[in-house]
Amino acid sequence: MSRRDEPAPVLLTGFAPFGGEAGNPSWDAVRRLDGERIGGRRVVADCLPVAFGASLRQLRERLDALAPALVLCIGQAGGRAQLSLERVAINVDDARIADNLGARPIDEPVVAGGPAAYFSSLPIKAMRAALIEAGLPAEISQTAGTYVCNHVFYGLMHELHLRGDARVRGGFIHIPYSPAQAARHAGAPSLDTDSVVRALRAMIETALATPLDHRLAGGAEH
Ligand code: PCA
Repeated sequence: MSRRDEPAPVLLTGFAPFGGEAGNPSWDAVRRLDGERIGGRRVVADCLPVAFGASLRQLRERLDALAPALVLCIGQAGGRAQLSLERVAINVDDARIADNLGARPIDEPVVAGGPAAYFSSLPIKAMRAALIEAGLPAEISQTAGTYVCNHVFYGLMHELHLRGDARVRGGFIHIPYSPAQAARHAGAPSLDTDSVVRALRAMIETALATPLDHRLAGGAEH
């Protein structure tokens, strides 16, 4: 089959290392799925820089070049114990630490004049259920923070909104430290790369197969 007859691919992104870490478990897992076929679609993996602005420019280029049907952006959330399906991206950059290019925006919008927030368009409840069913720890998260991951998540949802094709879905998933990272952060929880790769496959399959999300509780009291 020629490239032209191919169904639109799945774009899967991870991040470069940041904050003094030797690796980033998001890219370690994402890179392993590059070229794999899931739900009849080719997966294209890409590594984004941990930098405000540059990360989004690269993501926009990939969206233009690939015209993917589904976009899952993955990032490390050190200290979290579960795969975190992010519900909402907010229009704020507020960096506690400088990014990899030395930028440290404080209370700046991701997109000037953009709406306060966007919701993920992934079926996050169905995806969480699929992960639990597969024996993988997963939660719905009500905040993706205010650093580069939220920046990319907001920018992705804004871009998909501007492109105006509601069939193209996207969202963000945070993952725990790898065991090697957790070994250097006493007491921090971790998830091994094989489990993250299995989780990514299950999430992509579920997202492609679930046009309407399931109505399952996933809220929090605080
Ligand atoms: N995690 C950071 C940025 C890159 C990454 O993997 C975050 O949660 O914002």
